[in-house]
Amino acid sequence: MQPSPAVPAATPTHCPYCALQCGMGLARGAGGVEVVERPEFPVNGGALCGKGRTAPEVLSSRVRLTEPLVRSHATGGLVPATWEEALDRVADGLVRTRAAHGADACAVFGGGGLTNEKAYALGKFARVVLGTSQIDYNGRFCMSSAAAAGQRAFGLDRGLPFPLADVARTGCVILVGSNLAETMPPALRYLTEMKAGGGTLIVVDPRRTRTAEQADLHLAPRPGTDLALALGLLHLVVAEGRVDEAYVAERTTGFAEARAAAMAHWPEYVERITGVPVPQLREAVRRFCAAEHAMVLTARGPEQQAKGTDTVAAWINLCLATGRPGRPLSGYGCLTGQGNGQGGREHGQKADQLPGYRKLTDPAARAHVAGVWGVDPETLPGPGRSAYELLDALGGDVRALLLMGSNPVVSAPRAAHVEERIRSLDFLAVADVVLSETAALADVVLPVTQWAEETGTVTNLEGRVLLRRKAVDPPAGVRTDLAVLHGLAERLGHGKGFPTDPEEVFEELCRASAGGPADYAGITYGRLAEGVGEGVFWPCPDGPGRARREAGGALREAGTAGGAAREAGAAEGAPRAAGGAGGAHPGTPRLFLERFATEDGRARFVPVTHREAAEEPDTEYPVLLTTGRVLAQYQSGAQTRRVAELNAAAPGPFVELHPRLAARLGLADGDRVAVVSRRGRAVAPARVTSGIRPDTVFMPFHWPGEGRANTLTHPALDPVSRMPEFKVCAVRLERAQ
Ligand SMILES: Nc1nc2c(c(=O)[nH]1)N[C@H]1C(S)=C(S)[C@@H](COP(=O)(O)OP(=O)(O)OC[C@H]3O[C@@H](n4cnc5c(=O)[nH]c(N)nc54)[C@H](O)[C@@H]3O)O[C@H]1N2
Ligand SMILES: Nc1nc2c(c(=O)[nH]1)N[C@H]1C(S)=C(S)[C@@H](COP(=O)(O)OP(=O)(O)OC[C@H]3O[C@@H](n4cnc5c(=O)[nH]c(N)nc54)[C@H](O)[C@@H]3O)O[C@H]1N2
Ligand code: SF4
Ligand SMILES: [Mo]
Repeated sequence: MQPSPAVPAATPTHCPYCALQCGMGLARGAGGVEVVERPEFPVNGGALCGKGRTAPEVLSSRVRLTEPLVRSHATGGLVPATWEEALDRVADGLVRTRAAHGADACAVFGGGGLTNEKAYALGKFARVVLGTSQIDYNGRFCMSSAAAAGQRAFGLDRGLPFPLADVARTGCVILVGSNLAETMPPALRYLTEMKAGGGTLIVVDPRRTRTAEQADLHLAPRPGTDLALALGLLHLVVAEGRVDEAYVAERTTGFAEARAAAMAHWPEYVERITGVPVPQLREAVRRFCAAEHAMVLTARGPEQQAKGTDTVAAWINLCLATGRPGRPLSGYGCLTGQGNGQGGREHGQKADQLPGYRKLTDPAARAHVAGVWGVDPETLPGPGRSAYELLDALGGDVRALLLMGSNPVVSAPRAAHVEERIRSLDFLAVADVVLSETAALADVVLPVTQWAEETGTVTNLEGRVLLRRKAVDPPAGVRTDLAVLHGLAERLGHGKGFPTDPEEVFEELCRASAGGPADYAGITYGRLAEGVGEGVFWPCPDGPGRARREAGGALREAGTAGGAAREAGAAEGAPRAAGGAGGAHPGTPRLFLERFATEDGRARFVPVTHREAAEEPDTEYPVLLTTGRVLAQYQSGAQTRRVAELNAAAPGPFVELHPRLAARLGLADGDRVAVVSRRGRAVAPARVTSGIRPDTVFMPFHWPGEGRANTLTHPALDPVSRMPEFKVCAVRLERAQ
């Protein structure tokens, strides 16, 4: 399917998948729903990857759920039911559980793919309707370590504190554990442009990925050693006298301790831990420091470790010591992953959080949000368990689960155990678009609408709030997630407070977020629809936006005040409302230019030191396993495994291993190989390549069944972010039949 620019009257909207949230148009053509390029949308400039291009195929009734399913008491199988019956069953399951075991026996699990409106409504549903503290979501598995480190260092977590376009204009990028060329292909152009302008790309990845192939310098550390690597680089920065002393003095605190910690990490010691030769460490430091502007961008490689938070802190320390954050075209950023990975972590589906990125333990935040919700702050539960801890508790003190927007049977660490926990629940309800591996275990499956069939907002990896518009009608028989929550709330005695109109939910979300770190108060649907729909960067505090909202206009208002205000506004990171007549707050593309979001306005160094992985190789399990993604599949594969073109490109799991390791085991390319860890055994064909370290094997995690990578992964958690150790565990390899 080629994008066909000729089709008229396409509705501008956004891709359902990753955090780039590429702009695309959808039109009804002869062959069904067709994708049209939107070159005017800034982030992707019209370019789409194969997943985005083929996304309309998942709209087809052939591959998706179109009626509710309930578990038959007679046969034990899933059978069709009416919506009334299905929602009654869910309400009944939740009420019974609560009556028998208390409010915290009911849990909610959400997803970073859900729109802001859904994430907000889900968090409110858990706290207000169920009164449970037990809610978390799959974003915990995604960027939570970077978020925690960003909070600690800068007082605020917005994945990228600058627009992606700044990457094209910087002088050096250290890209740590990101395979952007496969995970966000249209973003590769920013790195290509940077290089074309004379900039240097340094990639840190144990594998020579398609991204690493673009690098001027590729460092290939042993998985799980990024913390030591970053410390080694900081050691060299100090030893070579490359610290930006004036910046450190003026804009940071805590350098002395962080420096002392780094000085214990000699280059030769770091080489021994990481396997990266000292000359390469020196070269990286030389290039990074020589550039007037430079950035470190991290993704899941360094973050999905049981020391992910400290690892990111070490990379941030490197940036701070060299005077990068809060300076133009420079700084630290995290490449958030899921479609609404940024917004999904701001509005209250996280265990410890209230909307607007507020803390559930902060009395003022509780009072504010309770006021918006019309409840007594005392009734709001406290923080609950993190995602893996919650999944691990299923069937124990947590007896019923409502799951929306995740497929943990495939994507959770130690997945066989998690699957067994899910099966041991008294009651499971899943709202999904397709019958995912997790939905297949449910007592009730609720078929919901998806991206192109409903309007909502998403916040991309830059902190850019976007309007993802409805472009096509859903098939009969499905309802929106908001309607599901409305129907359940009604049955549980909350007839009000859960509107089904996304704009109405957004209005409330804006009020709830007002004054919080992620402040959306000045944003309206009308504003997001203006111009080419390039969106508004948060924070965007209240201004005339609110007045316009209250005057009753919305999408209708497109093309009025905001555009002019943006032109007039101090767009370069303006921290405050533009002021003056009619000037709505322009939003904040660039953060920290004047001060960091900490109390004293300074960024904080955190002293960190290297530590081993939760599970290091030994004689029984001598090889390191790391996991990740391939271009043509998305996450648990629930959606992309239903698209023929994508399956043809990436038909199944594989085990990537070095020729030397293969030779030692007598394995040839294509041979079936069993990968065995202390958690279980997975089997997939060998893919022999010299582009991986000889001590490491790699498996993508997109598939269920015998090739499920997460059967093997270790659930050790980061002490701060509660991120599992997806990126490193010990395994042995065997030839399989
Ligand atoms: N095609 C595709 N695109 C996606 C997704 C998808 O499933 N498929 N998912 C989206 C989501 S939610 C996310 S979070 C992003 C993830 O985007 P990425 O972070 O780019 O994806 P990964 O493949 O998980 O990991 C990136 C790289 O980390 C490397 N790595 C493994 N272990 C280590 C280590 O210890 N240190 C270092 N430095 N690197 C290591 C891997 O070899 C891999 O190349 O992608 C988004 N885009
Ligand atoms: N080994 C290993 N495991 C990993 C990772 C890794 O790198 N290695 N990465 C982790 C990361 S970064 C992530 S983000 C997770 C992701 O893993 P999952 O949480 O499983 O993510 P998805 O596969 O995107 O699951 C989303 C589900 O929600 C459904 N869905 C889509 N849109 C909607 C909607 O609007 N409403 C509802 N109700 N449902 C919807 C989809 O059909 C799908 O079934 O995996 C983690 N697991
Ligand atoms: S890069 Fe991400 S947002 Fe863009 S088309 Fe591909 S999956 Fe969609
Ligand atoms: Mo993710």
